[in-house]
Amino acid sequence: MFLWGAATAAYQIEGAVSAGGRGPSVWDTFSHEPGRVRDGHTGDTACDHYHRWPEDVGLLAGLGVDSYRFSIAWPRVQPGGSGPANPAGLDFYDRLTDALLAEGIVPAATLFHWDLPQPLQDAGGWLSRDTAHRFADYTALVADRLADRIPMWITLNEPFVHMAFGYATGVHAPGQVLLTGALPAAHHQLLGHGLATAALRARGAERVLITNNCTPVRPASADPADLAAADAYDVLHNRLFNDPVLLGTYPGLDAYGAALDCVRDGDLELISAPLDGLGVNYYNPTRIAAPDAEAAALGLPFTDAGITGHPVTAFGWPVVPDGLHELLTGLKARYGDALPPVYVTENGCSQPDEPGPDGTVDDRERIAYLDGHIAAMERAAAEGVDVRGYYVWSLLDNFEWAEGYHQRFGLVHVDFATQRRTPKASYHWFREHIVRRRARR
Ligand code: PNW
Repeated sequence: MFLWGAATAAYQIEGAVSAGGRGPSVWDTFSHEPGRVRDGHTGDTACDHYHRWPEDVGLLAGLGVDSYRFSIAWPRVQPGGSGPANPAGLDFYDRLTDALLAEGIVPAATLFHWDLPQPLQDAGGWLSRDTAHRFADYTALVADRLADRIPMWITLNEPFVHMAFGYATGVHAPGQVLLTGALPAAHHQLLGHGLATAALRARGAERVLITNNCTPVRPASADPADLAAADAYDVLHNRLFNDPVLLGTYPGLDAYGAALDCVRDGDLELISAPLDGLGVNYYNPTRIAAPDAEAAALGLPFTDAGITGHPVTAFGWPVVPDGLHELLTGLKARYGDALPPVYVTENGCSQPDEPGPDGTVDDRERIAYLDGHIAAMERAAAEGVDVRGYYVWSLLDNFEWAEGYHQRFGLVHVDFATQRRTPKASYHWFREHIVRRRARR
């Protein structure tokens, strides 16, 4: 059955950062450092989902989704990042899981959506190989409690974005600016994925996936220098994370003058263990040109030339629905039979939505965005890509990382002063869309 769903992540919605014995994560530390997040926003309260989850499950039920993708906060389960489980942390996800199941909603749990326990960061974070083993231990604790009821598991969310923003450019937690020095964070996250996959399998998990943020890369011109730059970018953003998982090999990093010296014998076997699906998050394509002076000074073999001639979201991200078709068919072309079923685990857009005088939110740009992207996905499916699910990012307006509460991605408006939730026009549209698609089957 095709899964229509909505997605969130723990630090972006839960708040209650010290409730139930939760420990600090890198995002607590980072968001409290001056100048890191726009206007000093933090996830301290966010959508207060930790307390308001019954209302949010009600919103999911009203939306009529087949599945809900949420993430489990490692610092709730293991406040210090290692050792025995904190029962109160697991209890929270246990209640949520049962409430979803009672509504007939398939829980899809992401185990790591960037909220590393701070003590593990203090020991090196994902630059340290040990973190991969800690992640497997944490995964085992969660699966011991929940693998009997959660059928769908996503080990990591977007290891590329976490490596690139967290460790290379520093715009996300933990805020390190290491450029190519960030590469071990790619391998150690992927090793963590492999070890966690084994832990999940050993506990009978039904479906195991990884979610990669993928972008179709378009060269700025047919000039060989632009083509080479586009290839180098594709290596970094897409193939560095998809190839080891699906093919058991890393792409060459010569264009970066770098090598993954931290890979040990046996790692790639773990990382390439068969999966039940590839989660793909798609927002926009990328247009790449040969490095300009600034990029060259940083040792980067490409420049982001920007996509022009398309509408943009409130974030300034170009709206290119065809890019999702290009991405999905491109994955099929590259990986062939090695490509497992694909789940679009995030797709959506930010708009400056505010309720009008009548209290409704008329987010017609979001409806157009979702409609266009779903159509592009369905064209790829008709051409033979095995797509099994589509999750809107996001159920709720939430803490949008470095942008704080300034970017609203929700199907449901959240007034952060009162925590009042207002379903937007797109919520009603998506509900009807799901009904129409079910009728077609
Ligand atoms: C994803 N980019 O992050 C995350 O999984 C979500 O937590 C986040 O809220 C959502 O997309 C919207 O940003 C991304 O710049 C962050 O290419 C940045 C990029 C892509 C995805």
